[in-house]
Amino acid sequence: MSTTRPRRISAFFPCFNDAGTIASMVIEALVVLRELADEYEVIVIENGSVDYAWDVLDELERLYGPAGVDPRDRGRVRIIRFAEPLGYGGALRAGFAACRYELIFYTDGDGQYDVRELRALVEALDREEAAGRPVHVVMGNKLMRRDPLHRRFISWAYHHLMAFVFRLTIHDVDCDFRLIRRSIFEVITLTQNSGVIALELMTKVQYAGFRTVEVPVNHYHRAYGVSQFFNLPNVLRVLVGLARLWWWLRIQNATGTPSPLPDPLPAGTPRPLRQPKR
Ligand SMILES: Nc1nc2c(ncn2[C@@H]2O[C@H](COP(=O)(O)OP(=O)(O)O)[C@@H](O)[C@H]2O)c(=O)[nH]1
Ligand SMILES: [Mg+2]
Repeated sequence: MSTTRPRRISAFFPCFNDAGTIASMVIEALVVLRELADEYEVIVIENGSVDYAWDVLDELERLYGPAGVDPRDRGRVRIIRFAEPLGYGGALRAGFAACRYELIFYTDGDGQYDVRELRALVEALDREEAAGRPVHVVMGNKLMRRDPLHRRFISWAYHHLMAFVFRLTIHDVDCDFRLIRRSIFEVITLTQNSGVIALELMTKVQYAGFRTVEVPVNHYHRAYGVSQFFNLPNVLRVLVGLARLWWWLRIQNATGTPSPLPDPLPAGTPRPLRQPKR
């Protein structure tokens, strides 16, 4: 259970129209992982971007892919592209399935969190485990959400409603900045393809009895692109996803063991694909 060295970390980022931020995130991740881990990899899960993300990802592959020109990090970056739209949840599930090492770190590819704060998550893990308290998930907890006011209000209401409905004890349901032990996925199956996946993950982690710790992290305004949160199909998908999750976890299956929802993603079998429209 201990995380003493050697330590192996897989980091991944979903990338959906994140051309303006993804390259610096990958490079920052490599820099911080060189210091924190003995073995590491950085994975980008791309599907359906219509900005210039493909060009940026091609370049990252050229620098750090299997034949990369950087000798220190050659082969440490994997770009996984999917032809079909996965949704945010599908992209996270593909990321979890692709990670090879015992510790998995993920955050969003839009740069609203600072990858370098992974240091604080690893420190918390080490501190707890040195004191004999095993940890399965280290969760970020936004110090202050840097989004427009209406979004902050919705986020606040969403958190409190979900915490009540699902009896959650954590303080920030939707902080996508987390360090997770891969072993939890031997117990937990994730099924959601929308943003509901963060709630699904944290609910199942809690119900399965895994130990979590929270670490305050910064949140920043978007420097590039626009949030996908407020488009109607997305909101509808989230509402349907929430209803299904509530039904399975609270009504059918109060213990929170893997739910019988269908799992349409073949784990870890990404398909290479067509170029998106430019
Ligand atoms: N694959 C996929 N990824 C998405 C989708 N929407 C958002 N993302 C990814 O999720 C991250 C966060 O999305 P965002 O729209 O900023 O959500 P917000 O931070 O809650 O406003 C982005 O960096 C995208 O990479 C989607 O429909 N499909
Ligand atoms: Mg965002």
